[in-house]
Amino acid sequence: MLRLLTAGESHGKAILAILEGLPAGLKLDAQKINQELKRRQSGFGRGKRMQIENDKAQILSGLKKGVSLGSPIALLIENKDFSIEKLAKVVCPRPGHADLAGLLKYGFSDIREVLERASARSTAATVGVGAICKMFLSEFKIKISSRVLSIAGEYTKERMIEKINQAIAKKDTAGGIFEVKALGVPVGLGSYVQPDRRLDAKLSCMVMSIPGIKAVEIGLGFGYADKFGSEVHDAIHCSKSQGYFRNTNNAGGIEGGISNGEDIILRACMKPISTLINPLESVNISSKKPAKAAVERSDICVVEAAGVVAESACAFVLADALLEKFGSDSLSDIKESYKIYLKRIS
Ligand code: EPS
Repeated sequence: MLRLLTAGESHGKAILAILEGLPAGLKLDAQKINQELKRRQSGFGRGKRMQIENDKAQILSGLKKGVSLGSPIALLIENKDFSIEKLAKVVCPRPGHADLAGLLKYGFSDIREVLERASARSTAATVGVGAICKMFLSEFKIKISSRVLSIAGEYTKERMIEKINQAIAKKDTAGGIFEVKALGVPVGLGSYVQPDRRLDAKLSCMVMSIPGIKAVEIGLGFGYADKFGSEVHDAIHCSKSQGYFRNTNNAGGIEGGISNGEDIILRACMKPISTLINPLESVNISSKKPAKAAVERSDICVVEAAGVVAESACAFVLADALLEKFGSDSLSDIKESYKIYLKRIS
């Protein structure tokens, strides 16, 4: 139902997004898009680029008087650091980055041709579109949030900050785990009938597409592996006031690829950023001799920002699933169909 295309290089003129399939009749608040873009830029451990940029989205199409037309929404976020033509050639690939695999795949002789598009700068586009999807979901009282759970193996706020400070002092980087929660998701989004219609598969795919993400789990996730079935499945109850309900939510709100009406809970692991100020061993692609990996300006820790991007990724998937279930042209028709459905299942 919804399609997203992004474009733009990290130090090109701008980052762009096209969102196709947003229904007509949704009031869009440009301020809210910019607030989300600001959230993505923040977090302890971000690098100098975030002091240069002040990401703001221009909405170029798909709106009239602030209300969606059902036609594609085009967003543009200008790069203040527009320097792509002046930047030096990069010849020592960074272990962990797309540098070497991208260079070989596309037949380049300058790693910059790879890293400009592989950069996480493009996640600004995802967040711009995610903000719009969140506005759509809030019409159905669906709310999405995220929080950092751990940094470099530490789980309390103080120790997480200490780890990032250690990484700064050691000229190193740090990864971690964040959690995304979606509240108010109705039962029945996604389906078991085809692999690519499963909601958990779609959420994982979109979150895994964020640069630096190496693992995604839903609900108890890897924790299921250590337990018996009787210990982990969420017993079903029913009462007049609540309807069907569970006292536990190990499934993370999804059973059989379908939302089950409980909160959707997803966690993801972000690896430490692969640009190291104290670089690892690599090879100079011109001489083929051992050399230290290239050093690009980068961040120390972006787990908090990645959580914000993952909120957007999940908002996109949930908005798409909601449109699939309740129609996709006009917001008022979708709301009507949603009301009828809620009445039927109540
Ligand atoms: C990013 C912009 C980039 C990096 C970072 C994310 O800007 P620059 O390369 O000019 O410093 O700070 O990108 C990466 C971590 C990466 O590996 O490419 C942003 O806008 O989020």
